[in-house]
Amino acid sequence: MSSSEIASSEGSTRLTFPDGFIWGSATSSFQIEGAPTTDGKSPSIWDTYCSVPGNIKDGSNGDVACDHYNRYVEDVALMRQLGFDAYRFSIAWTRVVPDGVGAVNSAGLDFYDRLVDELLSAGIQPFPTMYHWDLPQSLEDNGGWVNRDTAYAFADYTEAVVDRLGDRVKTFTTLNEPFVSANHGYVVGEHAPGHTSMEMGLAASHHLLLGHGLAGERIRAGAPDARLAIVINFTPLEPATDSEADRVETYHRNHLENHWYSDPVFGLGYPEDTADHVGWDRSEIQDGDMEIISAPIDLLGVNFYTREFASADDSFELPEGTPQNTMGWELHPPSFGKLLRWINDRYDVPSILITENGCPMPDNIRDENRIVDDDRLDYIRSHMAQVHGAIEDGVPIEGYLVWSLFDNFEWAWGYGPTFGIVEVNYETLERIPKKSALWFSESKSQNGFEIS
Ligand code: IFM
Repeated sequence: MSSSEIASSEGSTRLTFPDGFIWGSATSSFQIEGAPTTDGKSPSIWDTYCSVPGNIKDGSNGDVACDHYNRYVEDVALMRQLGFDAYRFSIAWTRVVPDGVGAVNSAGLDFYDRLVDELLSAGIQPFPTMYHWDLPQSLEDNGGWVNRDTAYAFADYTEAVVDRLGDRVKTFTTLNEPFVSANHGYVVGEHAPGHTSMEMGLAASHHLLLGHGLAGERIRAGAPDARLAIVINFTPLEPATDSEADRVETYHRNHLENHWYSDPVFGLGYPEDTADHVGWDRSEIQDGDMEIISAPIDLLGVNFYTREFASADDSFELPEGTPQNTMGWELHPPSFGKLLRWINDRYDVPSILITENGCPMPDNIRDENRIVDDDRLDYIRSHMAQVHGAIEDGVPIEGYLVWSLFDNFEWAWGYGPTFGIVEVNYETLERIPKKSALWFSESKSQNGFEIS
């Protein structure tokens, strides 16, 4: 037992995090802001995607969401009350550069300017992400991320944000989960813009990474003292059976899902055999691209939710009784600790921030006006324990941001799954912290918690 683990008399152990460990929460623009046309905002691909019947499970959209655009002062006050150190949010490109390229909309930037000031005056570090999937529709009309020009447009938009916020923001993140942007949006079609082409997905993946690199150059130039980050989601994969076919499938899915973005960012290039396996001709890669993509970053944002099993015939189903969340994702905390050690062993990572981790649960146990979400609380506690263990083993993890601050618009699932540690009543828009939020707040104040 180390000095940061203390056994208590009741048989539980107290885990204490390193001094300065960051405790906070995360959201994204489209999922919470609402106000789709306010102050000159233009439609994003998600506004368009939601307007097509059948795309979103409950037929909903982001028009109101949590109405955060109009309630950000109240929301920051709540985070302050909960004692959070940090808040990760994303900036809507469609507010800042409504046409995707060209004129900067000052009124759109003003919102983020006010938000950053509000956070700083509450003692909360702002962690803005430049792109969390809400591409301007006008750019999609010209090919979206399949078109190389989008990467350059992304860099110009980033520069406008850095010019305005770079005097106060200390960490800028370029992309959120480029795998999901490229795969769900261009290959599988279950996210905006809804294409179903592997060829488009591969082109999009390269242009997203190029966009990261080009935007990174603007961040370095415009805010030399700020840190540069990218957020990547990792889903550890295991073969469904020991068969050769399942092991080959696992190998390639693992390389497409878990190496495809982080390997190039850390200078290892695309996984060549998997690129061949999926038939990528690499025609999008131009001279100098891989150097731009692999310019050093200061921080890797890691998003983790679950592990998956790969089977060659796609027949795998979780055995009955496997603990899972309301979206059917397995609850398996040890995969998180294993992943964090793997990342640290494989890459030369300067620092890691857990930028998303959380789970949707039914939230149906109520005690008067309290929401007793013990299952979510257990998820967060057991996953933070894995983070603690990884830190003990030398993985440089600086903090943990729970996904999400609020129940919000869960993309193609609409408002069904509730990831929030704070409930949002979609009729009244009232915010009610759940038991998990109160536990997280209390744990933050002690920089640790008990675990049995
Ligand atoms: O809600 C999403 C978020 O936008 C990106 N990461 C995964 C979350 C849960 O699906």
